[in-house]
Amino acid sequence: ADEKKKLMKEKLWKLMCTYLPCDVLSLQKSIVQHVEYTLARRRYKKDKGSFYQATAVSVRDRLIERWTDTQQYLSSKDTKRVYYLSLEYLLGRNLQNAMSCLALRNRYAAALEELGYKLEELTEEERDPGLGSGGLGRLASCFLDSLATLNYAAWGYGIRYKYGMFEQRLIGRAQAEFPDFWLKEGYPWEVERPDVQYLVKMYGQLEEDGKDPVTGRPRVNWVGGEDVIAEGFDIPVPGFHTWNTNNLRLWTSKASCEFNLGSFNDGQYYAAIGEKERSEPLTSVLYPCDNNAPGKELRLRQQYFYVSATLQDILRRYKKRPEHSLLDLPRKVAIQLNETHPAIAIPEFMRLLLDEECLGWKEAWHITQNTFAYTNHTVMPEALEVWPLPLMEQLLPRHLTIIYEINHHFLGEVRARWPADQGRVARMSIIEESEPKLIKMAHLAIIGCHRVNGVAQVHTGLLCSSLFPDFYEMWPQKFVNITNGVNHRRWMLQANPAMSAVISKWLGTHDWIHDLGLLARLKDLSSNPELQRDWQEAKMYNKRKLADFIKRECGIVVNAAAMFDVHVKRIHEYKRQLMNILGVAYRYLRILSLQQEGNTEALGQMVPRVVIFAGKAAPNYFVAKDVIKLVLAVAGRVNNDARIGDLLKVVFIPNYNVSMAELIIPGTDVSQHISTAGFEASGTSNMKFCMNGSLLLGSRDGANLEIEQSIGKDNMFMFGANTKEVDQLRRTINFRKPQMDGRLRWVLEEILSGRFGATFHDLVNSLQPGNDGYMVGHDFGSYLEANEVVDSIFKNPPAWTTKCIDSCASMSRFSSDRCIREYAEKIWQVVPHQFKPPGKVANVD
Ligand code: GL4
Repeated sequence: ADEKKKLMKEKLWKLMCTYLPCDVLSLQKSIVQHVEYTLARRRYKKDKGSFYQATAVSVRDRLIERWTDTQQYLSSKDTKRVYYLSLEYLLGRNLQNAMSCLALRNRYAAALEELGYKLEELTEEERDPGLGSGGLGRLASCFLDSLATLNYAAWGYGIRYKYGMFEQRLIGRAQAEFPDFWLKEGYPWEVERPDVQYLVKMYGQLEEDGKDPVTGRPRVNWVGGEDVIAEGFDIPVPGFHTWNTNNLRLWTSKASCEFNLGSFNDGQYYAAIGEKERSEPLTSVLYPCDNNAPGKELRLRQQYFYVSATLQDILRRYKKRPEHSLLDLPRKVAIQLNETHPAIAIPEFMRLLLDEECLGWKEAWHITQNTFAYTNHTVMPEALEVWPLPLMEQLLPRHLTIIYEINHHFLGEVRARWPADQGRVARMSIIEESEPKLIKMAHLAIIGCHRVNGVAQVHTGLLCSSLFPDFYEMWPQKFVNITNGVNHRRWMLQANPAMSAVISKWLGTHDWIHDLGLLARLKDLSSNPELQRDWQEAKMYNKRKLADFIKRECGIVVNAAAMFDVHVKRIHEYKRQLMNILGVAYRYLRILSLQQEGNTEALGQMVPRVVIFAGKAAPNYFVAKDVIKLVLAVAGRVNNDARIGDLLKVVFIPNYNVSMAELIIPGTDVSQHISTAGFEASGTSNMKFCMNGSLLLGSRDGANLEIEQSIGKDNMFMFGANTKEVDQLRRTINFRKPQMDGRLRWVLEEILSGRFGATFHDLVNSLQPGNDGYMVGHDFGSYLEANEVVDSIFKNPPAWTTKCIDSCASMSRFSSDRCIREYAEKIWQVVPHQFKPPGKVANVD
């Protein structure tokens, strides 16, 4: 019997350790099998949608092999792991990325071609999972990609929202929101883990329960309340040309009635089913606010639900090894908080260590502080999360007592160091003594973490000098800067194959894909007319693609020879889309007045422009929605005015998302990053545009400043007040009422006169001296002048192209690879661990 068992085991092992074949015929078989058996489409109509799904599952099969190998290897090595906690991920489409990571893109393309499908077309079938609202979520996804590529043992944790970021449509020249049910056709990249479930408790009361016999601390029991189940869904995260494959685990909420069978026996059948109704909506919807805290109870419940499941999962994994002692946890676990959204993790981790693991306060606090780190991504006051204390007390009574205790110990330290400085104590407290009292999550995060980082130099400077100066004074070594970066493999190689081919041709190698520093060699060649011709051809190809898309999506015909001037990002007052559209209106009025004057010379000098906007406004952010209305109104007037012709076109592309960005960015000549200085923490699309050979028109804000340092002043169109000046101007806004720029006054008068349809009183009023907190009026003149410089250089294609190539060639610093290495070194203290695959892996792409 033993022999039989052994043979069975060997057989099983052999079968399980056989890797799937990757030759063209095998790929075809696997795709067709998935169409027939996974999707159950045998003998039914087979279409693009099912071939996309089947191809995705076929790729996923191959990812899963690597993923299990990697996870097993990392466990056997007992490596330190990084856990990235983010409430948002903007993954973008997976198919192309996964195929190029596996180096199987060409083979899949060939396999599909013979079956009558074009890979490019199937790619279009994939729907973006909109599990994030803007730059912060996209950054998290770039980080996951780089972590895997650089062979760091890292997992992402997040929420599997049922409805992602809303779908934006333009109805009656205004934004309308529709639910984004991204899972409608299923999501082939995920693996449900019914075996990975945790109970998460909310509400209830505290009961005193004597003293802990070991620690002597008063013991409290958290009783009653509601339980919700968190169930994990895993998405493999492949590294580029490495076997290592990491994991993104997303939680979904389920009713806990399966756990509460008792209530059925009590005749509570309907009550138990009712609980199901209550639990499931928990992870239904993503709050679509960027740089703004929704302050809703449901949001706090989502945050806690997700954090609790995540920490239970991390602890379970850590404790699986009997030799692991909790005191050593920071040597094996690093947890990064992406903004304060998951900051409730600090008291939750304390609770788990104190109440479930029975550690003493000192040990628990030491472990917590050394495990967690916090990234701040915004200085916007409305985005700094605070929770009313009564809400916290009701939802998480145990956590509130822990927060009190953290605050008590912390303020003790402050008092010891600055005796009799009551003002400082009040400023630094986690609790704001307002009515109602508020819990400041940023303070909790700073106190509970060993590192706090900003995301660009100027932003980190502001954290230390303006936002958290008391904390900086107390713990200067806690604060570090790590300037953001983006995944150049997605944003150059995948999004812009035409330009990538030119780069590889002129460098004579593809190695830049691994080491972006190699791009610098292009600088010596940037004025070479042949390289310039290749470069311009690639740009023109991308612009034509974008023009086709604009025609399809918006019904507007644009001339690909015109300058494509692009402003795409969330709509926010501080991002100043308003300044852009006012500049456009000015250009329009000026063209008409030159025509009236008969000034043909000046008209002949004008550069035809297509001004392209895209971005979503939060559904309840009415000023931002008004800005969209104004853009559409100006577009309606300009595009339908026969006198203007090709000199000016205005386009608003609806429903901006990651895959659309991949199309727009490569087709851009000049892109706008014109936030009021001091408000955009970093910006990341500025980096993507620059990597794609577009020039930046930018304000002195965020990462614009560092990009300028890297690419050189001459390659960037900078304008407007800097952070210091803005700070001064805002301080004096109520009594210093400067004269308005004449050109701005003209535009506003025309708007008020109804020239563009509606009169937009509120927007116009927001720009009057004294109201203009985002300094549109102050910067308008220098903005128009910078635009003139843009025009004058665009008229000289060799000069323009040299700048584009030089800028692109200087962007290596802005790869998320560099950024992740800095996190690894400055914060997480981790090193790469690469799994060496069995046998030789053919690099077939
Ligand atoms: C943001 C910042 O607004 C943005 O400047 C930054 O690039 C991004 C990633 O660090 O984080 N903060 C919030 S909140 N949303 C963002 O996009």
